[in-house]
Parts: sequence; C-alpha cells; structure tokens
Amino acid sequence: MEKKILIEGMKCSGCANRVNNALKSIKGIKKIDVNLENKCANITYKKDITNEELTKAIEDLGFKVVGIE
Ligand SMILES: [Cu+2]
Repeated sequence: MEKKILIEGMKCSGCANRVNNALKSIKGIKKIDVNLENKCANITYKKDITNEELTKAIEDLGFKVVGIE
C-alpha cells in the first residue's frame, strides 16, 4: 500500500532528512521517498497506518501536512 504525503515547510535536504527520520520511526513503513522539490513524501507500508499518525510525526517537527493521498 502506498500514500503520498504533501508537506509544506521543507527548505533544504536537512529538512527532508528530518522528515525521513520521523517516518522511519513509524512501525510498518517499508519504503520512504522524501522529495524536496515536489514537497512530498511517498511511503510504502505493510500494516495499517493512520493519516493522523503520519501527520503528527511530521507536524511535531514543525512542518505542515497539507494533504495525504
Ligand atoms: Cu532545512
């Protein structure tokens, strides 16, 4: 299963790394691809992960999740 998370506020590769690490800490995510230019993160996961869980992990870092599709 895959989701695309739209994120506002990432300005450099350091930001992208922080998002990557936050997502990495969520159990069940198998693959993470944070794209700075497109302001999004694509994830592949195997167990159910709620949008709330994803949003919280990213917004705790100070970024804004504007959509998950
Ligand atoms: Cu940055």
